Amino acid sequence: PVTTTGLTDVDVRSGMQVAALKQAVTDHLRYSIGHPPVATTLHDYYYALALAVRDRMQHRWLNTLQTNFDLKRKIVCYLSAEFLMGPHLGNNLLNLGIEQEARAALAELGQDLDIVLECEEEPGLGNGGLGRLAACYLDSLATLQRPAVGYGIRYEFGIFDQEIHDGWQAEITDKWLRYGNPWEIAKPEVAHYVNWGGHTEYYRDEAGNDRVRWMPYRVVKGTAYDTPTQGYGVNNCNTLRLWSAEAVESFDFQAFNTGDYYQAVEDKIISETVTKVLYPNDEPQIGKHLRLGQQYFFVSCSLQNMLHILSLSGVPVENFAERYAVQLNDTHPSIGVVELMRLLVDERRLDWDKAWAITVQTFGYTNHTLLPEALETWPLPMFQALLPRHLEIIYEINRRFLDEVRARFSGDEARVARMSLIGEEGEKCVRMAHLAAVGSHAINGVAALHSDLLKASVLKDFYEMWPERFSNKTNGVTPRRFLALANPGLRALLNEALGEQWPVNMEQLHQLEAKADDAAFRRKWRAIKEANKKRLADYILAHTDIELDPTWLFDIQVKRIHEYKRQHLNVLHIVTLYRRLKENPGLNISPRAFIFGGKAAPGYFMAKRIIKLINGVAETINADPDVNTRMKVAFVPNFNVQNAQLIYPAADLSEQISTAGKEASGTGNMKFMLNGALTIGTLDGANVEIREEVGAENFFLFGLTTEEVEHIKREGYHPTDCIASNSELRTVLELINSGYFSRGDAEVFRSVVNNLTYSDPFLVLADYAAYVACQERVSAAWQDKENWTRMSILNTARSGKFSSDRAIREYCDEIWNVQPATVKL
Ligand code: 26V
Repeated sequence: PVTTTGLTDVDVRSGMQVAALKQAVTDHLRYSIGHPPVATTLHDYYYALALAVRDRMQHRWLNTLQTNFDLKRKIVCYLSAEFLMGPHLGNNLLNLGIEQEARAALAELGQDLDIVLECEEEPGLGNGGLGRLAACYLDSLATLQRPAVGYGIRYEFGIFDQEIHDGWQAEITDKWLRYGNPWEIAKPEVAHYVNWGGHTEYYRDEAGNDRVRWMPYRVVKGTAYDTPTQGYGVNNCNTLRLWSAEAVESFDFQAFNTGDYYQAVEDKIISETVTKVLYPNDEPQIGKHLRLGQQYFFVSCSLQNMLHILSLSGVPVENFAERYAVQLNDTHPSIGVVELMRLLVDERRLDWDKAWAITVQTFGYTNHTLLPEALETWPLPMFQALLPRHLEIIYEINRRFLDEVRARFSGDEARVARMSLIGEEGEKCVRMAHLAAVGSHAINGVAALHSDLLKASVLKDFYEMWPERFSNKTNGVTPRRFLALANPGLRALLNEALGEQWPVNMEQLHQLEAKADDAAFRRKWRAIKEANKKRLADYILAHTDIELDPTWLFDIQVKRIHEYKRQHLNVLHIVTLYRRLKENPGLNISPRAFIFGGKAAPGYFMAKRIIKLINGVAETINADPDVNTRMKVAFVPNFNVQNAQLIYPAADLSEQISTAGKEASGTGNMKFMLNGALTIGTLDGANVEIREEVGAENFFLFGLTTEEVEHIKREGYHPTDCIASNSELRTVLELINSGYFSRGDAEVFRSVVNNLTYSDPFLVLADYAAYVACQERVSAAWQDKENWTRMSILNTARSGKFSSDRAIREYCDEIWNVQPATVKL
């Protein structure tokens, strides 16, 4: 069939040219959205273009699934409770290579692509680094043509929206599905049933074997929603499969409800609660029933799905580990170890040893934090009530495992107690990190330092038992979203200087090193940075009423608010500078804009005070004519993937100032580096490797090392000593305490100042003097524009290691054993 434009239907669904895209948008406006022209909104254009783009991906997606099936390829299954994908439209246009065509098609329809892009409500299905890492890895897996599925949870409400009211954080429910989601395809026919609670029964099967039956109290149905994830410059398009919980009606176990309509409605509500909301959980371990429920729900659906697809492919269950590499993104999905055992032993009737060999061969475990308060454990009574059969299986895994420990380290009962899957000090609990470690053939940390510390601390005993299981996989970020898409100015310059392959071969950026000495190139570099700063300044003005000068040094710290990340150390430096300027008005400082962004967990008292402190300091400084021509402070509300794409490209200085040993890796540090920011940082997480790559002379290093931090803590740390020996620090703390930054209210910040003065668990005061001195070196360096630009270019030039492509190649080669599969159209 041919339309009036001379385009065939095939073209309208799959054509990559302007005319086809234009017709596709027009068709979707009419047939998918259905508003008359008079009622067509900007959002309708967004939605129509999104559907048109999805059509183009659909084609590639189906071919990818068919190719992987035909080639019988091993598939990566990335299990993650969080996928922080960010807006899809811009990224999909980029990866498909049709940005210009889409822009032109919209222009012919009287619309501006940039404005249409802003209509997208981003799916904030993650808290921070861990969820965003999962999203970067999906981008790299597709780009590197590796068969992969991301399995997770379709939260109805993602991470809360942050508003700032009178300097305080307010949390607003994230209604991201309000106006529909053009990117997902509901698969009501792809559904699995998940049991809860009840009890177990023992019986003898036909063959005379003793078996266990789980008699659940409730059954919930999980339905798949698929989002295609398009690789860059290739046809491969993988799947993000998110599970949504629904009630099961008239299920056998709920038969007693027959006739009780109101009870049935209540059951429906309870079932659907499971995937309602993402826990904003960067806060000390929450012992919430529902959270364990979410974890089990998505992991059970995912493993059942893998088994189902395996049998559809006619592959015997014994070959599970040859066809699937399942990665545990932190301990959140580690119940999968037990669930796979249950599915194999109870349901598929494999014998224990066979099932266990498959399980260990299947799973890999990535650890993302060493902070003791963040390590997941579940109280035994709660675990037992929700997952009675799993607790029995854990006991059996543990019995066999501890026998092995005793065989290896005979007489060492202290070691046995330390390694047990069950913690017995205080309230008995299941230790999820131990479960993940025992059930995985590969265990990795996320930066070199972190992986070393993992082997020396949290998983030391496990390292001694199985050293061959441990490795490092330094994190990476996708240069497509965080450079090509976020920084179009720099992208154009890189294309001009290096050709167009760098987004998939970041080592080519090394060729920029020669350009660092070319004055004309440096001028272009600076012009791009300044345009990016102008773009961010406009955004900040629109959202905060604070006006920033794009010629100033942009000093930026954006990340979740945590004491260990030490946003308050940054504030102490700002107040120090402020006081110096007040005391000495003629002081020659480099004018700076201090920019912050980040969410605090709703229940994290100290983090919320830190936000208030930043805003209080900002209010006072920005209004003080004695200083506000040389320094200003801004807090960007609601830091998310969308505004991150404006923020990273605008940075001159990246603040990576966590207490050494506490930040597992960091990935924001990499996004800044890619975009030519210089780092001021401690020897923590991936900062260590960033400094190694860029060279010590191009990195502002300060602060205690991990060993020094541990030494000081062992000897007994007294922050009051730091105050006694540093009068400037004392004055700064007193000023904050006096109410100077809180309109005279001397109460609000007392808890922050007292915490620093009498406890200071993250050694803020111990690093204060070194930090301030290092910031003076930054200021001096900024004065030499040409050399700063040189260093900026070298940062980008040497950032290749931090591409998620490098990280994913390492996972594929060293842990998953998954090969590329070329997809043809
Ligand atoms: C952190 C904390 C810190 C304070 C108290 C409780 C608590 C609970 C959870 C967490 C987050 C743990 C998992 C996580 O998100 N880790 C992050 O993973 C990133 C990707 O590997 C990595 O770059 C970050 O350094 C790491 O914090």
